[in-house]
Amino acid sequence: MKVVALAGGVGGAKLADGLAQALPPEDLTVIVNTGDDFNHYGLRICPDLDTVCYTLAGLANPETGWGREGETWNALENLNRLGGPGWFRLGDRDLATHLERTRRLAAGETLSQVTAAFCAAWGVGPRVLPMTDDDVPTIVRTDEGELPFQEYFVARQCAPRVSGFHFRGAAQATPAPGVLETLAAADAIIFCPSNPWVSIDPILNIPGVWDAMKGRAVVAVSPIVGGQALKGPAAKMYAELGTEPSAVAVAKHYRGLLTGFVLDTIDAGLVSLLDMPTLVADTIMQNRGHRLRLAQEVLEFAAGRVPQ
Ligand code: FO1
Repeated sequence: MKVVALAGGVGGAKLADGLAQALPPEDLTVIVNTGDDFNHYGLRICPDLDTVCYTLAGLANPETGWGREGETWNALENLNRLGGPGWFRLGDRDLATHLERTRRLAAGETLSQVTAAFCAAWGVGPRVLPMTDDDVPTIVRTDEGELPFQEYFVARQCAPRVSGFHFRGAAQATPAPGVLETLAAADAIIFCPSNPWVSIDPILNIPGVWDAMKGRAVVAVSPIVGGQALKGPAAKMYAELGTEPSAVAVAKHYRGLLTGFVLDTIDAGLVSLLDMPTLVADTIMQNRGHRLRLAQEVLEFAAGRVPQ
């Protein structure tokens, strides 16, 4: 069964890891949001790509979900002492990733090539693709003006009130090599429980992605459980944009794309409000075993969800 997962952030990386445990590596491709990418200290930082790759490699920090396990902060502490910006915390191990990525990009490699090389070095089995090799930064429209994503998310701790999003340059962007081909050949496409607004929507806005999913089994796993986001600002974003945050709101968000939807057991009472096949599952992934079990349930459900 050829499976493509769309992912961004910590929740997405966890289900990607479950899928990687459940499937032979050659059967899984993870397409990752790059709208969060930015330059810091002259380095190219790709948080969602790194979160997914570190998680699949077993290198991720188990407390934060992002960054490296066993991290030290010598560089950051010394940068802070020199008066450098310390709001975005780059650990010593993580810094090696950004240094080498930046060097390779400057030498002419594409982000896809760099990602493939890093995955090989880290022993990541599944194929991990950035959504595009072009720069398509997510801009958050707020009551304090337009903010680049990491300024909104980390520097401002998601405090400004959101009024919309802009994926700058998306219309002119080209999908990364393999993105459209793997989507069009997939037996199942899984939207991981990532933020619909700022993790999955950037991928869906890359030209050709939507069309490549036509005729496929497409299943989304809700990141909203009991009206709350498991992690991050998704629920706050729904509320500020005028929609009550719920799994139903997530299903409606992806209207026209899905052939099935997965929500948590806590939200079992919402099933009658959904006009598509629905799987009720325990979606809270507290350990690697939970990730595998959810992945297996989602795969079994998705296998039967090919549109007629
Ligand atoms: N998130 C934070 O809340 N604070 C940080 O200082 C921070 C640093 C960081 C460094 C590398 C990296 O790959 C991720 C990092 N993140 C940090 C997470 C990141 O901002 C978000 O997880 C994503 O962009 C949202 O999916």
